[in-house]
Amino acid sequence: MGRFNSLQSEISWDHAMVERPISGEMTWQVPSNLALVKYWGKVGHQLPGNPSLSLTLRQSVTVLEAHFSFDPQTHQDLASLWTFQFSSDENNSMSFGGKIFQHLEIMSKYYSFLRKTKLILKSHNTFPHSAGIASSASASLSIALLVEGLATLIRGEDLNSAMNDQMFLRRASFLARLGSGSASRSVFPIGALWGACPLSKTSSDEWGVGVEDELPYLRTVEDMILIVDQRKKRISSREGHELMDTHPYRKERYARAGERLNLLWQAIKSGKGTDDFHRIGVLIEAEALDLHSLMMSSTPPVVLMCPDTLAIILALWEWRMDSKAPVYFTLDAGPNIHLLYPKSTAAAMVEFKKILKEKNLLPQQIIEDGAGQGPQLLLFKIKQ
Ligand code: 2P0
Repeated sequence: MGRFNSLQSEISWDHAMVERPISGEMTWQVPSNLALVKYWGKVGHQLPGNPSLSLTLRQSVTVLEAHFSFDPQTHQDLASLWTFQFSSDENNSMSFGGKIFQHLEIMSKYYSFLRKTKLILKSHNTFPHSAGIASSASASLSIALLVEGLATLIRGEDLNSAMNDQMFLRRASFLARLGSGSASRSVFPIGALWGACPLSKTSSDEWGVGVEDELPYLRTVEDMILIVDQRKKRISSREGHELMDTHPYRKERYARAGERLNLLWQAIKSGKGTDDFHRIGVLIEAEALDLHSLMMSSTPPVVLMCPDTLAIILALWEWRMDSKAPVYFTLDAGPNIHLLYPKSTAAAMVEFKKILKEKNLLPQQIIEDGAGQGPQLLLFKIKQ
């Protein structure tokens, strides 16, 4: 790839599995994440065109409940082995289930025990699906954590202690990436870096790495998500990424994303007080507008904002000029707005919501989110 050497050899797939049946239940709560430097455009299979940096969210989560039964003697075909239900919703279960089964099949190349494991999966999100909050990030990672958790059990290891092991997290991030690139970043508390770059020795195009120790200032970041449009996105992320394959600014974008990552990293690293957020916020806004400009200059062009998105951005800029409040926006690949600010500025947000109300721009749904602690294993039982 020429950008920076990936450390591919540092992941190990241990295939020495216990050959006895195991069944039980596992429930994972897995957060979505918000890209501050965006991953937009791929190289090869699910490898990023540029490194990205994200904030791990606290409130926007997927909960996956799984009943599993591994039987080394089974000869059932995959269609009868795996079932998936999403939010008691038939339509979404069908379309979403297809992606989940595809992801499981890809993972079975690394863990063949999956082909002998019955899975009854139920999943729901605490936020609107397909509305530009990375729902695929939390969903894909929930499945990857389930699989890595099962591999741990089938190897005969203790799941609770394995979960704190760096190799467990790295493998989960790698497996999650195979389903959805951004999912590789949701593994870690507070924030993550995905993509090989000189900022971190363990960074790789193949898995994410946690950045909490290097960038502790991220802990203070809050994210007020304004859901201005709940409808399904106009194009899928996959199609959006594909538009970068032939984009006239592809090369320039990857170079600029790398430069911005360096600047943002330094700004966050040196951040201490509330005022430091201004230097960070300017870079984050520029990055969001780059993402949307890239979409607008694609062939065919795609506009992901809706009129209220732009009206809220303009209202924010006007208010910020007067108030000097350290509140900045970012956008994912959709119309919804993420307002980022340090915790100490929470009171100012009441004032901004009042302004939005006066301008008739207050959205129906607001999610008060912010830096979160990463995935949690909510339930784990083995049937004896
Ligand atoms: C990101 N997004 O960095 C960028 C910015 C949305 C906006 O990556 O095709 O669902 O599954 O690897 O991860 C959303 O795309 O794409 C995304 P796939 P993904 O978060």
